[in-house]
Amino acid sequence: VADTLRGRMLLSEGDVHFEGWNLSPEKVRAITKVTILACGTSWHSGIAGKAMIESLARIPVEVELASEFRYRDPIVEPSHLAIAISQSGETADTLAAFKEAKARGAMSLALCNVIGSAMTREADITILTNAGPEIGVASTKAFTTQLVGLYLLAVKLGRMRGTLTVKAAQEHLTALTEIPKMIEDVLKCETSVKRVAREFMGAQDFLFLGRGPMHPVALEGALKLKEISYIHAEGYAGGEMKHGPIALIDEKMPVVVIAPKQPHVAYEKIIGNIEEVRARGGKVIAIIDEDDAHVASLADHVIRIPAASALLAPVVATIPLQLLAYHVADLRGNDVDQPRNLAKSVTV
Ligand code: F1P
Repeated sequence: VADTLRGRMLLSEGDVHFEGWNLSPEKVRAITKVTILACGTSWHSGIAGKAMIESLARIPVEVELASEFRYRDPIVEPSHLAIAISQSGETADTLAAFKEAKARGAMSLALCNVIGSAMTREADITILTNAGPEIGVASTKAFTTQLVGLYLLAVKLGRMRGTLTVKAAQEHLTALTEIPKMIEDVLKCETSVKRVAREFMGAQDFLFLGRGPMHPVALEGALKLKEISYIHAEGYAGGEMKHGPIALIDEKMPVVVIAPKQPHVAYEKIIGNIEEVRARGGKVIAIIDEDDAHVASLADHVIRIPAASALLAPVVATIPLQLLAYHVADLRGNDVDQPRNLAKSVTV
């Protein structure tokens, strides 16, 4: 994350300088829709990015599964900005969807980790995440750095469209520079994470719940666990639990609830979810603010994280879930860097 930030000039007038940025203020003001195209982990960062761009730049954003996009007849116009998010920059479905959006006239921006990759060659503008090579197949630091890249982009678009004042933009950029230190702090949760991993390494299923900005975190927590531990896991928006997954809950089901205390996260409602899980005997593992005694008293296990602002909290809250997937997989004797059946970049 620090490297993603180091690659930028954060200008004191609350602006962000991206190398090669070639969209004029008129063009940016004329954007009527952002379409995010991505697969897997990158699609999850896109969901978090939607909240960032809609909230800071007030542009409607659609987050599309790139693997579906080109098989229908998508509505694309020259006033749309297509954003491809991809660690490798080579994922075949994302590349094809990106080309399709471009062919239909959209402006194009690639958020990638690999300079010179196919998507960066295709794009009008590239934002590099500068995360360094992902050693393992499953995306981890790519995810957190994509969130940082999207946040920088949201601030830039917000300034160019006048939805953010210089002062507000500067505050957002300052909040961003505090994230690397928060990540150092959150790594201290590893002892609690290991305890949870030891207790639940034999589980058959896991449920991850989060609301608002924590919804993509829940999706990503479940995907990481699936990818490297081979345990079936579902990520759900908390409000959806009663529409189906509640039927799965019994005393064998660990439920990871991502519940930092923030208005966008609907803290009160997520407490309702915790109570519903407890009433059915499910085991609650809560990811909470350091000073949250209330949820701590309701949960079977807690993992404490430093409080970040709502839109940036996904960067911090994802780390314990990545660690959980890692420790469960390791305890089960899996090769965490080379999980079975998965390829680094899916090129077919
Ligand atoms: C997309 C992705 C990764 C996943 C695995 C397979 O890759 O689904 O999210 O962890 O590596 O590919 P990318 O387009 O972000 O490179």
